[in-house]
Amino acid sequence: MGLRSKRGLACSAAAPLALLLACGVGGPPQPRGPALVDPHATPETHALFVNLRRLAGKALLFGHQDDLAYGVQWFNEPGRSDVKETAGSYPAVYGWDVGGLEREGGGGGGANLDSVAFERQRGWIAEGYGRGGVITLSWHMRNPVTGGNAWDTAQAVRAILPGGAQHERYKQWLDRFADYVKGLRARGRSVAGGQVLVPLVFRPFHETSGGWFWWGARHATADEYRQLWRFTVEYLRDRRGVHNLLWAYSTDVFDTKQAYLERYPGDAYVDVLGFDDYQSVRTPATRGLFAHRLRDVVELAEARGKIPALTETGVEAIPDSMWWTGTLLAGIASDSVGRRIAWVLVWRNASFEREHRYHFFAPYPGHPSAADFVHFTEDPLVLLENELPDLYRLERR
Ligand code: BMA
Repeated sequence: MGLRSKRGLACSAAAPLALLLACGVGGPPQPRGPALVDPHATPETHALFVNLRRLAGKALLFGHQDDLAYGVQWFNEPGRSDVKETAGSYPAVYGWDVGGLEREGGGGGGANLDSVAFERQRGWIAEGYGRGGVITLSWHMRNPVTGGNAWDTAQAVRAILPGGAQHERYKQWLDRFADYVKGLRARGRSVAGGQVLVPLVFRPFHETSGGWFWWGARHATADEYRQLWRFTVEYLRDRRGVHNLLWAYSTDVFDTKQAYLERYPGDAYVDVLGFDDYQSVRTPATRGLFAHRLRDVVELAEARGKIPALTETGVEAIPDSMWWTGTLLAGIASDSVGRRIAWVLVWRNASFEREHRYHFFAPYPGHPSAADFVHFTEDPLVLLENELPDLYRLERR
């Protein structure tokens, strides 16, 4: 799958990826080690940060939400993956959501908002990490004031900040999250024998420029949002000793760098700069806008020594059979700066069979876009899991 085309001379842009991690050629100037949000991050978490920065521009990792848990017309069948069954490999990035973990007992016998049992999710996270994949977590957190879901936009951010009426409840939710992520362990890839904490790209309070979540633009001021973000980092890192997180900030679509940064919590609190785009990525007609957004995020991230990513995207049911190469890849590759995003993740493949409704963003065997998806994954820039270098070990440079 494109491997041959990726082979080449040492330290040329065509060098094998493992070598490129050591060479630092072919991409933007690599800023010298800006610190992670967490100076005590585990060695694997630190390695993931450095390696994703080095790879950006040389490789684009492909990701899929809930890939191992279910797909179109199947649910909870070990080993299955619509991406693998279509293109021959599991995705390079696995997205999972912890919405529901905040409920009492959520992390125990409970399931997330999309019926993924946390006990199973824990196993799938270990499995994906064990094969070398990248794990990212979002959190469709319930409204802590009303108890409604994430889309219940009753004002809540101020209430959970220190001094707010629901602050203790919020800390309890963070405690549940801390217990869960500190329990995500797997056999180390580089360390013989022992178990290590699985590094996680944590992307809370996402699409903050939009108005549909209670933490979104119209429901909390930029300052409240930043305070919430910083409190969350400091509580988990400094008080709960969680050291396996990279912190990902993400907006929805945006038009200017200034708009992107409006709610940005600050360089000391963010490792990954991302955005979710379900709009300008839909058709080639808006390619210029899509490429411009990618370029802005890459420039903002590179200037800060951070990782740029397209943290969510896709077109439901993929009605255009050439969308993968004709729109998504063409848009990414059209700009020499924008193409330096580290990964792209498409949303989940759900089936609501009773309603005869399918809500999917990756293809499955037999889907009209399957052949084009295979072409997309064969592009020298695009990596699935079977082509990943070891992201959890630092190459000496
Ligand atoms: C949305 C939809 C919902 C889902 C939510 C959280 O985009 O996919 O069905 O519950 O994400 O995963």
